[in-house]
Amino acid sequence: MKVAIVGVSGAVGQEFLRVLDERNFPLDELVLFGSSRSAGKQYEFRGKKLTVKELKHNDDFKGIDIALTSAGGGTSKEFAETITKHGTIMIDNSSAFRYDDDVPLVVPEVNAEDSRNRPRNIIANPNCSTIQMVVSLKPIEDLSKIKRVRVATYQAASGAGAQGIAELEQQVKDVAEGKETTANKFQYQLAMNLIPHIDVFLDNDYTKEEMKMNWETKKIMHTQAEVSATCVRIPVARAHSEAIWVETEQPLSVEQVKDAFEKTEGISVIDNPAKNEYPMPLFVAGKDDVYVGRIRKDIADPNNITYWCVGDQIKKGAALNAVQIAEWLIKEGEVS
Ligand code: 2RA
Repeated sequence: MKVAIVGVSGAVGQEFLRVLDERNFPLDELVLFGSSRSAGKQYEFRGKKLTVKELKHNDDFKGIDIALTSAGGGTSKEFAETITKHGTIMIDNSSAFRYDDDVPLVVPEVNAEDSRNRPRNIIANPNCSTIQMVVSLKPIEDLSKIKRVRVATYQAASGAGAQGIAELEQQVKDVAEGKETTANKFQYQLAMNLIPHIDVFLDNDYTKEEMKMNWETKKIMHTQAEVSATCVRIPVARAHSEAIWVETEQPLSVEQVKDAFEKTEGISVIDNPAKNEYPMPLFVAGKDDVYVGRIRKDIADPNNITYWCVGDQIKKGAALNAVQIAEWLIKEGEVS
């Protein structure tokens, strides 16, 4: 198996290296690609130093089975043909192809089978806030069709990449030292604040991040259920949290939902209010699973279930999900 990482110097690119190693991903060769700025840098993988090649329009992808790409939408669009033209399967973490009809959008726990139909040899990785939510919605949908979902997100600074974490860390330091803060990556100072604005505002007054949760959930879950989201950036380094309200066709009990969560691979339940136990970003950062807790009846409508969901957005929300897609393709003989 020959795998490439495109955009290896970014936060997700670096996570690809860790995840491939952690999961003993079967690899004969790993090739690293990056921009002209990253070319020549070296990263260690399984005891060997690998040098980053500059991504160029040439035949460098010949013989590569799978390319894990996370270099931004513009680069993905520009290089998709170069990457896939010799049969390489491109698993793309950007938003470039997510809504194209001929590109499957995949979360393996939910719709792995969609990966089979990839006429352009591209599979898109969904947005991080969608991935963790749909992992938790799937066992509920299996109990009763979901009619609609409301969600409020609490998204970590690292959702905006390595620069997002660096900006938050600098601001925390500046605030502690009584200095003026500067904001470049975020619209305002994030330290000691929160910002109800991720990505651009659209005509319907939702942000694009919020509409991604709506559009992507429909495509991944093959549903028409509407998702109404409010996405908020919070001063946490890593792991996104979500408060989720789900309306189902058949009323479900808390016990049924909890039991379904507990039986689902990829979900961990931490739900013990008597002992103040619930998922939090502090403990979920770096973990593979999507964590759920605070599972209860919605007091505003007892037919609804509401719960709290936390996931590491660089891991399950990006690198791990892409690697799991690759693992599924190998297991199913889609790539050999
Ligand atoms: C964010 N969801 O948290 C985005 C990253 N893809 O900014």
